[in-house]
Amino acid sequence: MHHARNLSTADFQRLDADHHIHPFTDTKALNEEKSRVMAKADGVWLWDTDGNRYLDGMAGLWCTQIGHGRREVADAVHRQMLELEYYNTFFKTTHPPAAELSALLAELTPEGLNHVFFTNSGSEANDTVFRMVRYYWQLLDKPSKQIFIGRVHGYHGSTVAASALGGMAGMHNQAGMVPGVHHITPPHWFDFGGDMSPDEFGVWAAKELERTIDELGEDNVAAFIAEPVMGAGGVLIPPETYWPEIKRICAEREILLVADEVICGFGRTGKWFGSDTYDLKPDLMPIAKGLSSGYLPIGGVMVADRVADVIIGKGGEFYHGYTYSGHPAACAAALENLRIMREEKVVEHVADVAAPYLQEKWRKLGEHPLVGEARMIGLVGALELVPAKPSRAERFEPVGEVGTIARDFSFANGLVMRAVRDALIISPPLVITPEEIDEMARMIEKTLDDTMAELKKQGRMA
Ligand code: PXG
Repeated sequence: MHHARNLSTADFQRLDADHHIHPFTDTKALNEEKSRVMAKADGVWLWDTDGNRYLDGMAGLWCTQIGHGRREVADAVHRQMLELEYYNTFFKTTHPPAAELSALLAELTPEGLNHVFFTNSGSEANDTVFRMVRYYWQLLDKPSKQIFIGRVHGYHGSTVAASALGGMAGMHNQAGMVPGVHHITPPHWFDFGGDMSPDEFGVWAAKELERTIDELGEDNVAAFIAEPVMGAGGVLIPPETYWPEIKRICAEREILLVADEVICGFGRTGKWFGSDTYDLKPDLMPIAKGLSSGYLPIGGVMVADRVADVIIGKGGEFYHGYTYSGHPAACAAALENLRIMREEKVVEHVADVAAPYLQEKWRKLGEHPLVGEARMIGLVGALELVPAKPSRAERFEPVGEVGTIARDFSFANGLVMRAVRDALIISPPLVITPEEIDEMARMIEKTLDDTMAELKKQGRMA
């Protein structure tokens, strides 16, 4: 393994423990355990500094659609850096990669979305949503429309506004809550469905939006923000009845629909966008992650014509933007990533090959005694771990501990999975092959067996 200063794994761990505060991490606990030092990646595979190999079942962090290590992207970025490494897009200026990427995004995203505002991340995209939605209603002389409705377990990022839009109580408690955001029940039948059938529950959960708008007053509600399929909240896939009912409510009420496509976008659900999968016609559509497959940071907000007509049509300056909005090198990475996705038919590969193949494996894994529900759409799925299936009511206590045990076994078995509460999550690179899926499924089965053996040893399972 090549390193500039020829340091050992232990050296990196020491430097890191002494100086690095990690995101979403108990750094004290981590420093007692030591960091894994990831050093190299290719395709769906990762290697740490000790040479251990892992299958990247999370595509980095839900983002590496085309897989790791594609030289074409590195070359495109290199070329752009030599040509124009940086210039801004403020003050009546653009540059070739920003202009080209804007037009390409208008082409690839669902009909009616023809403008983009560039950001560097999904969090910034959702902060942009926050600003743009309120500005839009001001332009329409309806400044009282300020309230956002999001969902419990929703995740929209970690900046102040984005964390408020999301429904993670732990984040709200630490940050303090931004006023003007409400959260409704997520369409997660397994935990919230009670005695209803999934389809009944889907309608009930959607109707909570209607009830909440009416309670708060339509004149005060600005927008509903939702991920087509909820990712970080645990891969919560809505019942079939959910989105049609939400669409009806949004059509009958004067509020904007924001589809957060940061995870679903760029092929994850088997079509280019989650909004294609569920036939949503969002007014605003935040994107990031898969836009560049994570090769460089870039995000954005796609803006529907009816919103753009107001914001652009009325004139006046929108006081918002980032130094690196439309960064040339990041745009070049995105352009090359999207070229690869189109030319190599990556989304078709998901829909026709990889997703059906993995879904068959998922159905089998769902028969494991530890798995209460195996859900999946496209190439994103979850295995809900329970002590006594088929009961949905009985869960492990305290929530999250068993998920972490299983996640650690998964790493030990050579597979990166993520645990959300007591669900194991998978979201592999979209280019994963059937052979790699076979290997992944074997590692998951072993992880479930190891976890169950450990739980029996601990007396937490009969
Ligand atoms: N929206 C959605 C739907 C996301 O999943 C963001 C916005 C924010 O994007 P940035 O680029 O600012 O991180 C995300 C990010 C996890 C995890 O643990 C998930 C995300 C980020 C970090 C961790 O699952 N999603």
